[in-house]
Amino acid sequence: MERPVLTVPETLEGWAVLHELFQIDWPRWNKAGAEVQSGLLKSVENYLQKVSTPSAGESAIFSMLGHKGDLLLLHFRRSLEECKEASIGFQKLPFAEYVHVTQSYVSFVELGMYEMTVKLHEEFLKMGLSPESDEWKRKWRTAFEEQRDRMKGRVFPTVPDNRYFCFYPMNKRRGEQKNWYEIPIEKRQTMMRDHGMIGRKYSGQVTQVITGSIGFDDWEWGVYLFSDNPLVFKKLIYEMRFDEASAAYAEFGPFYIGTRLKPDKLAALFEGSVK
Ligand code: FEC
Repeated sequence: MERPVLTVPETLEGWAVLHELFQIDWPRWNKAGAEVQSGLLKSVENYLQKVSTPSAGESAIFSMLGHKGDLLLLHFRRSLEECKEASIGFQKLPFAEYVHVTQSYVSFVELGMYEMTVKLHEEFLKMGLSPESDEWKRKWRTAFEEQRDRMKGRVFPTVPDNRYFCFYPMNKRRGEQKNWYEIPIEKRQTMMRDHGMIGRKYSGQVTQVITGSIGFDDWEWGVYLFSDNPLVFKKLIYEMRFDEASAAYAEFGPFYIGTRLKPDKLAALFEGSVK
């Protein structure tokens, strides 16, 4: 019998994720006057307090640096519909008249399961099962459902409470010479293991939330990083660039960097202080 070829690693999904980047219309804002501004900010603060309920998903706001945008609103929710609801909730605030969306990103929190996919495939083949059989499918489903349950905290995380935030989208290369999707799964598994080893060296210094966006947005993954030291982003990403999975196969989109804003600190941003 021909040995069945395994290509696609299983993935575990969690929160639906939407972020929107806003540019503030500063001339308009500056003309609004202190009393109007204070009322507008209060309504945003109330909205943010209302949407920050971790058990049903959570929203967080960041003050962004650079020309790409001033504010980034991040929503973790149970479904795309709930992400949309959270977004509309913000757009309906009178404050929305003073900002416009410059970018957005849609994805789902994703855990790539290279190790377990390859291991189970081998195990089931050794048991004499065929991937087409009902027994294979049932055992496969059960194993990953159990794993999803064990990984609940990883696929349904709260928004990490760190001061600094970094986001960028990325692809795995599909070029003529180098094509991630043509490499045998065992080789990709090894590269992802090496990638994870580098990541683990930064344990305690950075929290990463990888989201999958194939079919949802223009890139394949969204990388969200959270840390109390912005230089950790630079060092981690730099070190990973030398690793084969990145050196030969990663393509990066634009990078976004910001600081977490607690709802009651929103006014400080408009006063020119984010401490
Ligand atoms: O094929 C795929 O499944 C690719 C999805 C994927 C991308 C990706 C990119 C980055 N990561 C970064 C940081 C870390 C840190 C840790 C870590 C570990 C993993 C594991 C998988 C994984 N990452 Fe990844 N990363 C992707 C997938 N990554 C799978 C191993 C299992 C796990 O721990 O989830 C260590 C986490 C820990 O153990 O504490 C940190 C950064 C990038 C973007 C830069 C780059 O060069 O790729 C930073 C896409």
